[in-house]
Amino acid sequence: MLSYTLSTQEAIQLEEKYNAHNYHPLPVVLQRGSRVFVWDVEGKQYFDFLSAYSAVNQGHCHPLIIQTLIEQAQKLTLTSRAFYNDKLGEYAQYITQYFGYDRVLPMNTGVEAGETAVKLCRRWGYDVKGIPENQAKIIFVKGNFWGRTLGAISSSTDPSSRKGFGPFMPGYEIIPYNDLQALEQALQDKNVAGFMLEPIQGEAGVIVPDEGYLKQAYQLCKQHNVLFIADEVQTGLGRTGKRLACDHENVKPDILVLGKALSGGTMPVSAVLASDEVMLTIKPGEHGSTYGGNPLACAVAMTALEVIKNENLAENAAQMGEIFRQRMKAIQEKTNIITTVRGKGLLNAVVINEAEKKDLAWQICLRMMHNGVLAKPTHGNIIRFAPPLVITAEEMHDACDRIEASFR
Ligand code: IF1
Repeated sequence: MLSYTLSTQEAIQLEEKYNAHNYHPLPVVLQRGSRVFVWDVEGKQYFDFLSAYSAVNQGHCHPLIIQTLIEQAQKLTLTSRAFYNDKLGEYAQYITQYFGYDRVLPMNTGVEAGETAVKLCRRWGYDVKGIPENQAKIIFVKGNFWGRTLGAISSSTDPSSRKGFGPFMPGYEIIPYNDLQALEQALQDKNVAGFMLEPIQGEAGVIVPDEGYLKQAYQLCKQHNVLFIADEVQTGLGRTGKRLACDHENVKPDILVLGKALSGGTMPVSAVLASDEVMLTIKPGEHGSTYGGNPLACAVAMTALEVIKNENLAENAAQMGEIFRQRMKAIQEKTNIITTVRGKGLLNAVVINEAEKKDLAWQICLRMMHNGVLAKPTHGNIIRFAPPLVITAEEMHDACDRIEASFR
């Protein structure tokens, strides 16, 4: 550990020299975070409008979550599932009752939870639906993003996720998002076991489907005895103004995938929730992970979920999101560089018109950084704005003033 604080340039140079170049970060070096703010090594304060890709919905270093982390870390952090621990049962009861499911399978990263959902869906397809061995199909949608494993990128339609990593997983069907006819067509195949999608597509640029799409897609799946799998890793846990994005249409997924803010941004905690019929198709020794269900993760996740409920974060996200979209639409009327403002709750995106200037979105993000707001483009010209759900109206207006100044 270095005994002195690195400067921005020194920290960037070290990472450039010794770390893989698998990201292109904004040139800011963060050192501290609290609620909606982060500070760089030079002590400059920023609004965090990315929230670590929606992993810090509860705000940076939420005191109650950190307190749980510290207390549990001084008692017991990991036993593996070779033995029981005193937190997993309590957590499993808590989270299954919180979301209304029979059972949970605890994992770590979002993509591991996605892989678990795919394995559960296939297993249910064989053992319950009676699909012939190794013939199970799972339907995904264009523009999906659920992680970086080979199983995940096999369903991707984004060349930057797939190029140079083949060959890919068989048994995947890709259809357009927000297209019920395409889904009905794909469901004619009797070997389809599941349909997996994000209720709002995050990485694709906060793509919100038509009102009723989730409900009708769910009903089509039920008609064809196919599992409806919701990837709420990014949209869940209050982010879109409801407990889950599926709650906007009162859809209860057959398999629910959670991650990111499930730990309040402290450590990787993910979860798959399902009924007994689905979950109990996997028998002892057939799936797992070293850290899955560790006592530290269980303790932290219970507090993280408690905070979302007790601080009414979903409701706040709904109200603050209205302010944000109104402020962005007011900017849109004054300039011609914003083509679209879209989103739900505090998962929003502003589409930049790059006709005049190719990297305008990136330039705007650099300008916003200068003005004390951190956000990053996704897919070139779409800037995603996702502050922690604890943001107040006063803070939202302050941040929007800075964003407006940057656009000007
Ligand atoms: C990166 C953004 C991307 C996700 C959804 C599962 C996962 C993610 C809906 C996997 C992860 C992260 C990964 C990170 C960038 C970020 C992201 F949309 F959130 F911005 F890429 F789409 N389902 N999203 O969004 O969870 O395994 O990462 O814990 O890979 O660049 P993970």
